[in-house]
Parts: sequence; C-alpha cells; structure tokens
Amino acid sequence: ARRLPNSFKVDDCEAPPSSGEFEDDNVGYFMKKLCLLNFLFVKLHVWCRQPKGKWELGTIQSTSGEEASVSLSNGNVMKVARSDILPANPDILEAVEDLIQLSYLNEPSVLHNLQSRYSQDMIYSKAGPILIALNPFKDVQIYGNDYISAYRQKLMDSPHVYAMADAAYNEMMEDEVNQSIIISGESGSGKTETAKIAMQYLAALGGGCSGIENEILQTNFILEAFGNAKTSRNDNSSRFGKLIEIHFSAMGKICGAKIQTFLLEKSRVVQLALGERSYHIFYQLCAGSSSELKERLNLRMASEYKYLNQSEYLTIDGVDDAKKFHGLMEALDVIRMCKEDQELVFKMLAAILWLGNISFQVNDNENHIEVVNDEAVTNAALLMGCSSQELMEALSTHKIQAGKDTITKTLTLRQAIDARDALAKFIYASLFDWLVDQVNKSLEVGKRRTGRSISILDIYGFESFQNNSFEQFCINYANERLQQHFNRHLFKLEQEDYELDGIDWTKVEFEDNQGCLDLFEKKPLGLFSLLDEESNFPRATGLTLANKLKQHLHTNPCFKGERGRAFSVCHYAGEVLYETTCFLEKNRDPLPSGSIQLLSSCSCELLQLFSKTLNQSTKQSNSLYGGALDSQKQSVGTKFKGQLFKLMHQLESTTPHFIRCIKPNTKHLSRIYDEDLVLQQLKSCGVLEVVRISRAGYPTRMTHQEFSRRYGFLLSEANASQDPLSISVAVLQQFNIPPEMYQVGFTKLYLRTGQIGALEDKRKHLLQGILGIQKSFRGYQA
Ligand code: AD9
Ligand code: MG
Repeated sequence: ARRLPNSFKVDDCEAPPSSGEFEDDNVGYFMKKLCLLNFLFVKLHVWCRQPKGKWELGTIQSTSGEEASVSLSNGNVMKVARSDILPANPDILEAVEDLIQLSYLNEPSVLHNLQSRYSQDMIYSKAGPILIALNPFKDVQIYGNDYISAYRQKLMDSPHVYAMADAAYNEMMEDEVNQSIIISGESGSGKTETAKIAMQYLAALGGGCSGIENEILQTNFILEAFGNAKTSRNDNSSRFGKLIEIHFSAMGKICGAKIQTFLLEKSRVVQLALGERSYHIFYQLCAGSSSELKERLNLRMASEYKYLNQSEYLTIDGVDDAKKFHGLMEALDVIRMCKEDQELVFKMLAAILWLGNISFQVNDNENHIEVVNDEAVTNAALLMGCSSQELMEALSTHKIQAGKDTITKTLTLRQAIDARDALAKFIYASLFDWLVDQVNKSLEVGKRRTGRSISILDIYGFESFQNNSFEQFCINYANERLQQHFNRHLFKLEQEDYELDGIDWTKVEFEDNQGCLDLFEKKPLGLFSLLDEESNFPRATGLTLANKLKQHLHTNPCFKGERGRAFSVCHYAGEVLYETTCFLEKNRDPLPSGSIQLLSSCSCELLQLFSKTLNQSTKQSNSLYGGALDSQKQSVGTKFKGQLFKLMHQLESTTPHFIRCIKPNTKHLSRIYDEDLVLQQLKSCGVLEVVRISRAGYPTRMTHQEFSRRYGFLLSEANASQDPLSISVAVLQQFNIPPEMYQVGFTKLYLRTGQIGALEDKRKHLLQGILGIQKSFRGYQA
C-alpha cells in the first residue's frame, strides 16, 4: 500500500511541504515545471499564500533560488517562498461541476472552485459520487415542478438533490435493490432542508391518486414542530435523528412509508441554554390556539411559563408561530388524527408547561420541602386527570417498602425539582414517540416488498461546543458510525473489490476510524460499558466516572484523560472535550417510582398508555431520582447504541448515495463564504480522499455476463465465441474505448468515469432505431 504522497521529489528538486491531505499526483508535474522555471520563463498560474494565510491567485514572473516573484491579480508583484506556492487550475476548469475534473486538487483550488460556483448560486457540486450542498441561506430558484420534470426527463443534469434522488429511484426500479440517501453535515448546514427536497422529488415521481405522497410531506410539519427548536446554530435545529423509509410499488408509485427517530434531546423541555428555545410546538400552541382551546387548557402566554421564559427568546425573527400552529393542525388532519386525539396532545403540552411552574417551599432546616399549592398544581393535575393531592405527593415524597410497611420520606429540594422535571421530560418524550407511531400508522405500508424502498437519513451532525455533555457524546458516536459506513462504501469495499478481482491498482490510504469505534463499543472496557458500570453505583459521580475512564483507557490512542471531570476523544472530525458532570443522570434517565404510580392512576388515556409502555419495557424497582441504574432498565447509552446498530444493519442492505451539506458561514447570511470554515468541513468528512479515489478508480463495474448481455448486441459482427469475457472485450474494441479507460478483472469489467455513458447512448440509439422499424412494420401490416 502506498500512502498518497505528502511530499514529492521531482528530479533532485525537493517539492514544497504539503499543505495536508489535499495534494495530488499532478503536483509532481507542476513541480517539474516550476524547476524548469529557473531556466525558462513561463507565465505559470499559481496560488500563493499570503502572510495572513489566505491564498491568492497570481502568475509567476520569475524565480530565483527558493523564491519566486509573483504578480497578483490586483496588480501587485510580491516575492513568495516556493513552499508557499501551489499550482492553480487553468481557466477552462473554472467552476467545474465535479471536483474530479480539476487538474490540481490542492486546498485553494478546491475552495476556489466551490466558491465560484456558490457565488453564481450553483450551490450543488459533485465530488466523485458524493453530492456537496452548500447552504445558500436564501431562496434559490432551482426547485419546484419545472425543475423536477427537467431532471426527470434528463433535460438538466447539473448536480442537484433532484439528480441524486432520480439516480436512486432509477437504480431501485431497475435493479430492485433498496436505496438510501445519507445526508450529513454540521448543525445548520442544511440537512433537513435537503432531506425535504429529496422527499419532494420522490413524492412528485411516485405520486398517484392515493395522496400518500402529500401525507409524507406533511409529516415534516409535525416532526419539526415537536422535534425542532431554535439553537444558537440554527433557528430550526432538529433535536432528533430521523430515517424515513419510502416504499414503492412495482409501478414505481409510493405505497407507504415508515419513520424511525433517534434520541430526542429531552433535557430541552426543562432546561434551555442562553439564546435558545424549547421545542417549537410550545410557542406555537400558546400563540396560535383558539380562545376556546386556550380556555379548555387553562393556557396562558408563553412568557408566563418558566420552562419557556428562562430564555430571553420567545419568538424567532421571521417566524409566525401562530401561523405554524394552523399548519400543524392541518397536517394532523392530513394524517387523519381525530380531533379528540389532537386535543389530548395539546392537553399534554399544557400539562407540561404547568408542571414547570410548580414550585416548592423548604420547610425545616433538614431541607425538606412541600409543594406550593397554587394554580400551577391545580391546572397540571386537572390536565393530567389526577387530584392535586396525588400530584403534590408524587412530587414531594418517596415511599419505601420495608417488609409489610411503607415508609414515606420527604424529598429534598433538589430531589423534588428533579422529580418534577423528570416527569415533564418523560411525558414529552412519550408524546413524541406516540406521535411518530400515529404518523406511521397513517403511512402504513400494505404489502411490503424488499428491494423497492428509498430511505432518507437526516441525522444530527458532528458537534463540538465549548461545553460538551452526554448528548454530544452520543451524537458524535453516531457520526463515527456513519463515517465508517461512508469509508466502507467509498474506500474499503471499492478497493477490496479491485484487489480481489486482480486488477492493477495502487492502494489509496484513508483514515480508518475503527479505533475510535472500539473505544466506544468494546466490552467490558469501552466508554459505553464503563459508563453503564458506573451508573450502577448509587454513589458514583462525574468525578468517579472520569477517574474510572482514565484508569482503564489511558493507553488508548483515541482517548485522553483531562483534568478533573473531563476527558477527550479523538474523533475523525477532531478532538472533543467532554464534561462528565451530568453523564450518569442522563444515562440512567430515571423516573421516580412515585411518578410512575401517579401516571398509571391518571384518568388521561395517553398518560395511562405511556405508563403501560414504560412498564412493558422496564420493570422499575423502588428507585428514586439520582439512584442507581435499574438492573432491568436499559441505559440511554446502551439503548442508543442498539438503535444505531440496527440502523447500520438496515443501511448495509441498501445502495448508499451520500450528500454532504456544508455551512459556508456561521452568521446564516447568503453570499458569505468563509474559506476556513468550509475547508474544515471538507476535511472532516473525507470528501477530497473520495475525489482522489474516484479519479484514480473505476466507478462503473459490471460482471462480464451483465456487460455482454447489455451491450453484446451492439457488435457489428457476430462474435464466434459465446464467452461473455470475449464478447465484452470485443465491444470495447469496436467502440474504441482506450485501454487506460478500463480494466478487465477476473469476474468484472471496470470502467472509468464517463465511459458507460457513451455506450449507453449508443445502445439507446440502436434500440430506438429497432423500435422505430418494428412500429412501421406493424403499421405496414395493419
Ligand atoms: V441541524 O443539525 O438539524 O441543527 P440542518 O438540518 O443541517 O441543521 P437545516 O436544514 O435546518 O440545517 O438548515 C438551516 C437553515 O438553512 C434553514 O432553516 C434554511 O434557512 C437554510 N437552508 C438550508 N438549505 C437551504 C436551501 N437549499 N435553500 C434555502 C436553505 N435555504
Ligand atoms: Mg436538521
């Protein structure tokens, strides 16, 4: 195996140090040219690094020793060290659609290419098989029915989500293989919008008279109202992961869909970070419900609820919450949720808001508390369908069974607040799951056939904040898993295939993240196992957890012990420092036994259902908030890990199509292109390595049988041999496919980019000719 060259030797002249992973083989040629410049005078187009690190375009005037004199585009001439010069692409390659086409793949060239497309509103580009989507942060006129038809009819073929969805659809219909569109990128980079654009295309293609495609599109309204919130990075940030599986009939019409969600961020219901909001639905309900509904729910303005008013943001610029609420009600109608159920949903939301207003008063110096019996308690109890007394008891006491006796203990203030918040979080998360169930029932697939589905995955991107907690820990683990899926498909499997089939191939190395995944998953000494083990100790704290991790993992190269309660993980996208302070509580995620009993005795049907579901999934013991992890309850981390395994397994059986969303600036403004920010995102997701492989590789591969069956009839002279291999080779020769454009393996034929297109055209042409003759022959017969 040969690692991609990091430095090149051309003759005896040392090349400039590489600027990282972005070098490519053409640089060798360039360096040769640059060396010759000592003797010849060629006006070579180059990038030169400015003192502040920015790259600028210029033309070499002359060189002497280790320096070159470069004339910049602004007319200035400056002396630049050779190590600060990189080759620029010729003008003819300006703003190419696919980075594969670039002669030089260095950082400034790639950044410049994407930028020059972006500045012309060409937000999509290809990087080999991957679609790169730059967030325009404005409406770009490239969507809607006209564009959908244009892509469908192949009148347009520039990179677009539509083109990718079209490819997935065609592949599914032709090969009967399930497809997946995997969208990744940082928070605010445009994943959710991209997923909706893909769904829009598939709905238009697969729409019939059943109207199910409209139902599918409407589910976005519902899931976004309940699962999205304003964060510091995105006004409409998804706080859960989503996989939507769309099923098609043999005729290519949508016949059903199924949505799976992952790890909703529950803590947001009770606690908000600076500048953020809770889930949109709370504000929508307060702003948009009718006065009758408000009266029935005893609902006030958003500003009167503590769960909402702890943040200064109650509204979002440019968003009309009341209007959104009406849209949501329509969407609930579309999925055929009855009015009674809709009212139950709103009731639960109001109950949660009132729960947040419940306060406690400390009674004695032992720190024992009592619930303040005010309208918050009355309203919450009324909405939940229990008595105020029952609710107050559940939030202020803890019952312990001692033999036949029951001992009642009063909670401390901290315990009572935690119990109240745990109840609110539980109701919200259960409501979310229930809603997803209702949506799925309405989209239910009738007779499902494998091989005819397209799944779209929109999952939270890699996160690295100043303060990273358990949520980031899980989210980044999910991204490691996805990155591995990406690596497997674009590097590993591709290259393994070349080697097994005996074709001449120089291996390209890539960053394998198996080590990091092992750090998370290994049993018993991986992060998740150790976390669960520590969660079992009632007296464990963030500090004891951090110490345990350091003790067992300090030799692992992906792990770094930090001071106090912190530790770092070296992720594929960079190092992240995690604070273990709330890890144990979030991993245990307990609901006190008093609350569970309360829920089962409430007259509200939904709450009864939620408590039943809870009892089915776990047999809770007498645990109190802050206690140990129940032996029979799965921890949040382990459950998430299990869900991800299932997801990856599901994705493994599909043909993947990858979309990488990129956020060009953090200010959410159109036209601003922050080079460093874009570069960091390109690097973290391995896009450029993929370009390199695709350019060096043979993206089209067909078995000799497939190839000869598909193109054999194009041969002008019948081939004496029936052997697929010789038929294939004869086809290649007849159409003058140059030998460097293909390789013949033991079992398959490998073709470089663009070659199959030409053959397909010829095949289509001939078939149309044959069809035309048949038609006129039939006409003649008639
Ligand atoms: V998060 O990880 O859920 O926080 P996403 O999903 O990656 O994030 P989202 O799709 O919500 O980002 O996009 C953020 C914002 O960018 C949107 O609200 C739009 O204002 C904007 N955006 C994204 N894509 C497009 C687009 N194709 N056209 C116009 C867009 N605006
Ligand atoms: Mg999103």
